[in-house]
Amino acid sequence: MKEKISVIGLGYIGLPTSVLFAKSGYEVLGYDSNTEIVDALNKGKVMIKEPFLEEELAEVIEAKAFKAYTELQEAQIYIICVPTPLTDEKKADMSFVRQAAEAVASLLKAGDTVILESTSPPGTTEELIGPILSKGGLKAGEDFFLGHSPERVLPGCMLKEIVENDRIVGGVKPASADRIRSIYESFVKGEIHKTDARTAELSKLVENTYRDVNIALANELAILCEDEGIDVFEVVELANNHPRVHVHMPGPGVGGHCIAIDPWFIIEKQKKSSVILASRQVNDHMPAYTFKKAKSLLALSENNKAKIAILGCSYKPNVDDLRESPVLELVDLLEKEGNIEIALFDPYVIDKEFPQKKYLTENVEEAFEDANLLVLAVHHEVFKELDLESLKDLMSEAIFLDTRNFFERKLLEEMGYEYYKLGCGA
Ligand code: SAJ
Repeated sequence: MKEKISVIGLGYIGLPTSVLFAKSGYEVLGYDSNTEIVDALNKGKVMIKEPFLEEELAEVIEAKAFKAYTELQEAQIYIICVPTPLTDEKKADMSFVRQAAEAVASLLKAGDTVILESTSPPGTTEELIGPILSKGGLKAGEDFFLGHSPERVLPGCMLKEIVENDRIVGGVKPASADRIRSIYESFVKGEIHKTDARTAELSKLVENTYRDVNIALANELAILCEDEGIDVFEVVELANNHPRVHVHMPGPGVGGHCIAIDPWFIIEKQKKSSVILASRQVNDHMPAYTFKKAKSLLALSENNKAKIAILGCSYKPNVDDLRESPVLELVDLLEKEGNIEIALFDPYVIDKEFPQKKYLTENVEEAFEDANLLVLAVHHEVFKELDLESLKDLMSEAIFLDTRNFFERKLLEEMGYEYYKLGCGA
C-alpha cells in the first residue's frame, strides 16, 4: 500500500513537489483552495509556465499517483507549500500557513509527519504550527513528526533543481529530521543536511538575503559610478576576477517572490537597524533611480513630446512572472510624472493580467514607433534577436538606456543609437 502525501498549496512549489513525490512512489493527494487550479490540474493543465511540468503531471495522473482536491485529504504525510507574502508593514503574512495547519490538525493522527516548505520567519514551525497541531492532544516531535524543509528552485528549471540541489531538513526533534530526510531521499539526489527546525528556517532566509545584500552592494556601486564617470559593470567584472569575490549585478531593482521578500522575515526579528534593512532600501530605491535617469535622458530630446519604449517587464529574464517586478514600479513612476507616453514590450507576459497591461504593445514595432527613449529593463534572451538597426528608424530619437549591460555599446553606437548604461557615468 503506497504511503499517502497531502500537499497543501499547488503553486510554484507545491505542484512540482507533488509531481516528484508521485513519480517516486507515493500517492499524492494535492489540495488547493482555488477550484480553478484544481480543475485545471485534474485535466492535466498547468497554470504556471515551467518546462516539462505539464508532461510530468500527465504521467502521474495517468499512473493514478496524483489527484488534486478542493478539500484536504487524509494522509500519512502533510506538506505545507502555501504562500507567505508580506503585509503592507513588511511583516510576514502567516495567515495561509495558519489555515493550512488548522486543516491538517483536523485530520492528524499519531505517527503522521507534517512538513512546512513555505519560507517562514525563524520559529514558525515550533511556535506557530506545533501548537495548532497539538490542540488535539498529540505532542509535536513525539506523537507525530514535525519539521521544516525549504525549497531551493530557480524559476525556469524547477524540476531539475528540486531533484539535484542539496536539501536542508530541520526537525523539532532529531527523530523528526530523520523521518523527513527519509521522505525526501525518495527523489532528492543532492545531499540532505539535517538540523533543527528554526536553523532550517533561518538558513533558507539567509540564502536569499545574501543575494539581496550582494545585489544592493552592486546597486550602490552603480550609483557611485554614475557620479564618478566609471562603468560599474567593468568594476564588478574586474573585482570578480579575484578568486574569492563574487559581486552580483546592478539593475533597475530586485523583484520576485523570494529575494525581495525573504530578508524582511529576518528584519522583523532584529532588534535594531541592520545592513539587511539598508540593502532592502537600496534595492527598493532602484526603480526610482532608474526613473530619474530615464527622465534626465528624455530631457536631452529636442522635441517636447516624450515617448518611452520599455523592453521587458517580468521580474527577471526569460520568465513570465511579474511578482514584485521593479519594472512595473518604474512604469507607475513614469505614469505619475504625466506627459510621457509609455509603451511596454514583453513577449513573456502577453497573456498575464496586470494593472500596467494597458501599456503593453502587440508587437515590438508599435513600441518603437515614435519613441524618444528605449529602456532595456529585462534581459530576456529573445531581445538579442531584435533587429535594432531597422527598429531604430521607427523612433523619433534613438536614445537607448541599457539597465542590464545587455547590449554592446560599440554595436549600438554604430547603428546610430545614443547609448547609455545604468551605473555608467562614462
Ligand atoms: N537580480 C539582480 N542582480 C543580480 C541577480 C538578480 O538585480 O545579480 C535581480 C533579478 O533581476 C530579479 C531578482 O534580483 O529581479 C531576483 O532574481 P534571482 O534570480 O536572483 O532570484 P529568484 O527569486 O528567481 O530565485 C531565488 C534563488 N535563490 C538563490 O539564488 C539564493 C532560488 O535558488 C531560490 O530557490 C528562490 O529565490 C526561492 O524560491 O527562494
